[in-house]
Amino acid sequence: MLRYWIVCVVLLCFHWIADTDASSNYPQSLRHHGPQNTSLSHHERTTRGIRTAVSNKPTERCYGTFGCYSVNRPWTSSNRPINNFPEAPEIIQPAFCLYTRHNRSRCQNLVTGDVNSIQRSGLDSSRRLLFIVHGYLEHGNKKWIKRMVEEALIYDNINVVVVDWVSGSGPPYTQAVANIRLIGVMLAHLLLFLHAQFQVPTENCHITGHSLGAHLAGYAGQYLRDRGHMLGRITGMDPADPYFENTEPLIRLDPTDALFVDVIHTDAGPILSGGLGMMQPVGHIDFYPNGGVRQPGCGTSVLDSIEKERGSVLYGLSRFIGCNHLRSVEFFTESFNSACPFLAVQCPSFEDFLEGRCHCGTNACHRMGYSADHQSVVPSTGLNWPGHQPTDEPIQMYLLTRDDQPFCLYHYRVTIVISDTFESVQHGGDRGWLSIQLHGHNRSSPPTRLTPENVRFEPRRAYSYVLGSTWLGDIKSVTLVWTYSSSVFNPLTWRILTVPALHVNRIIVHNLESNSSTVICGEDTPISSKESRQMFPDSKCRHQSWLPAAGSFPFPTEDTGANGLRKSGKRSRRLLLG
Ligand SMILES: [Ca+2]
Repeated sequence: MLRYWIVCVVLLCFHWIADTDASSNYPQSLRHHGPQNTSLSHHERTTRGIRTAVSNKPTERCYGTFGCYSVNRPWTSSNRPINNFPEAPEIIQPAFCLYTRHNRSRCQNLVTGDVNSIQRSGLDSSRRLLFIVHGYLEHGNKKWIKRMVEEALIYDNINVVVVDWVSGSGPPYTQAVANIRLIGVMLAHLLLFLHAQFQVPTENCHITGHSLGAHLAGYAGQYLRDRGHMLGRITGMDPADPYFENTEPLIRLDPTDALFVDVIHTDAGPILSGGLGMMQPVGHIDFYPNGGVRQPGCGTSVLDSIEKERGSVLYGLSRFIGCNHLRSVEFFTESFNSACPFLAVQCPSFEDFLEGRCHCGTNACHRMGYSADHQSVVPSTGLNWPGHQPTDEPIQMYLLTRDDQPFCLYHYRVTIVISDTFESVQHGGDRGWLSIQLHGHNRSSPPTRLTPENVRFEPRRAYSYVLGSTWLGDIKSVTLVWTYSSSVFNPLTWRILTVPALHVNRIIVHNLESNSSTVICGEDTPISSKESRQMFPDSKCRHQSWLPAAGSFPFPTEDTGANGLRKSGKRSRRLLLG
């Protein structure tokens, strides 16, 4: 709730923040704030060479060639109680500014209908176009946009166009929500112009939008589709939740808006809980890094955020509020040139993913970020683009990240098999928690507690956990520490006549990125509480009849009762090895 109230306060002063870091290398003509042209006739306006006839009805407003905009249902509903018309095109005046490898510092304005502006700009019509669209209270000269442009041009020789709609992105929120309908159409007009005059296929165009910018991209794609063209790709970076969650596909980003729609959710949840982004899947593939709701490194105290902004209260508050929401942008930006693949796994839920129930052997694995349109990095059921068709069932994918740059992590699924020997079965289960350290060819992970809460480990069962880590190389050994835990209030956890112990048959470490497994032998001998036991790979671990052949993968999770966490109703948390 604290975060909600801070959101309200900061939204009032954020516009000032947004304007203050506009740097001088941006064309002055684009610094167009507010309704300077309100003296224009309501019947005819002229903008950038395009004459827009305006006609007004109580529930509809028309802007000539850009069409009519209704506020009737479904635009007004219980999810959207207040509705505005888009402001006039000459008030909003979005700018489309091109960066290329030959021109990385000062962008060139692309004007719809002006052939000379395109010819002068340096646009290479044979190369792909990436459009970057900001969200509410922002502008096209934000630092994150500049960084994204730089990384994109390092990665590939493409055309990068920044869509600046600063004059329409200010408060109130409902006006910005209305404005993106028109700006999406104006962007589509530019694409149709480039297609008609410069033979730029709309399938070669990729729009990536943050927050409201994601839905703006959806409107552009829908406008093209309605006219027989298909946008190649939309990447929604944490699409805005208020006024869009649980609305019709016409109103929000959806898979029909482009040939391929991928979405990164990082601040999912209703505004009352502090979330600014959507939880609802709205693409062909929806990525939920770290579960999509809270990101590691965010959600620290307001004072910490202010301190990180060198004492600036306003910037500290904006960092506190926007941290989760902007993390989607940071992930996408890092993905351009990261050697780490941002591998994500399709799974019914984040909890299932953390418990190792989903893996690339049976589930689709896919890269998150710019390379999401390439084939999967593992020989699995990855999707191809272009050519991927919209499906009715959304594909939800999960992955773990670090709390700071570089964010990308590798995933290790650790499966601990408790022995079925006579000694182990006779001893029975014990409660406690596990800590593990993986020793790889490149480096060792720090010791990490596997079980956030104590768990009862039963003989003849397997327990899986997914860990995020920097790349360790081939696994050479594992150090396991098991700590017994009992409750004075629960006699079932007491061990009076025997010493607490854990009998480990083997530990299977499976790297999701390389799809390779290492079997570590536990030798079935008892591990006493707080004993540190180092174990090594051995292909001749004693076989247990209920297990598949040693080293085979995917490893069976048997049924839900085979996992002590599931049976006890407790969930594992995200675990990072650092
Ligand atoms: Ca749509």
